[in-house]
Amino acid sequence: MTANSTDRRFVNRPPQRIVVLTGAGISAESGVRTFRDNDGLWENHRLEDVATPEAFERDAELVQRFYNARRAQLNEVQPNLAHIALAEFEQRYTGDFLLVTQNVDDLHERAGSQHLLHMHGELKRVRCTRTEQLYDMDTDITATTCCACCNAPNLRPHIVWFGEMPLFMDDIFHALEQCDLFISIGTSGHVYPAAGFVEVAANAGAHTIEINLEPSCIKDNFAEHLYGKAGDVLPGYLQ
Ligand code: BV8
Repeated sequence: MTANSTDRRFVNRPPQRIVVLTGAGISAESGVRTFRDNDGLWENHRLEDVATPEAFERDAELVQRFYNARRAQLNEVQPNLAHIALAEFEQRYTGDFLLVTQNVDDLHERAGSQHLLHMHGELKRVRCTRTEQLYDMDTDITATTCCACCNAPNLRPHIVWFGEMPLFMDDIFHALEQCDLFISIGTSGHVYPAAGFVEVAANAGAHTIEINLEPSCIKDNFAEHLYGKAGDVLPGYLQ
């Protein structure tokens, strides 16, 4: 089972260790808005001004409303052919496989992906700001929603905001330094450290491919490119 990469080294021996990075573009065909759609605005707020600890400090109700709306939208969307192709490939593939997503939706899980790390957190989980205890959440958080650990309104979205350290970074860098194929799908390459992953993988000797609707701002860091809608091109690439 191999990804149909053009790299010569895979002609006789398929890739043994694959790391996949996904961004908002892989969920676009499910109807989940990407960050750079609509000029990256939500209710006329720049995302970088809402998805920050400072915004939460300044106006927790606005930030909770932003995430409540996106959490509620998850009940109206389904995994698309790209999510499904990735999950089915993972199940057939006999090598090491890690899917790292920048996305906070639950579409990869719902498609069946298992070796999955949400480096920017998850919409369907919230966190106590005092104890760091995580809780599953599929409804709204309001100013009176209390955590069970303190019985107080200490809950925040379990989301990595701008200026906060992404999750699972040690595991991710270890996998990048070991992989022989790095596949980036549906990301504009604007946000770090995720946008730097391709260079870590390439420096470790991996073949790298960008699969995206259009060239990203880090396209030159990839050895191979495949452009089109993920739902159209990924099933053929991963067959
Ligand atoms: C950190 C959760 C340090 C929130 C998100 C200056 C230079 C370099 C870096 C910085 C800088 N200033 C600040 C920074 C750091 C900052 C950063 O990178 N800022 C950017 C804006 C410059 N990064 C951080 O703050 C990170 N933390 O650096 O911490 C640190 C060190 C020590 C101690 C403490 C801290 C944290 C970043 C995480 C922010 N949170 N998400 C939420 O979801 O609400 S990031 C957010 O952007 C989403 O996760 C999103 O996934 C991510 C990246 O966007 P994309 O996924 O790429 O989405 P986008 O819309 O941009 O692109 C979609 C692409 O899909 C497009 O290319 C489009 O063509 C394509 N597409 C569309 N449709 C399809 C498609 N492709 C295929 N098929 C389709 N159908």
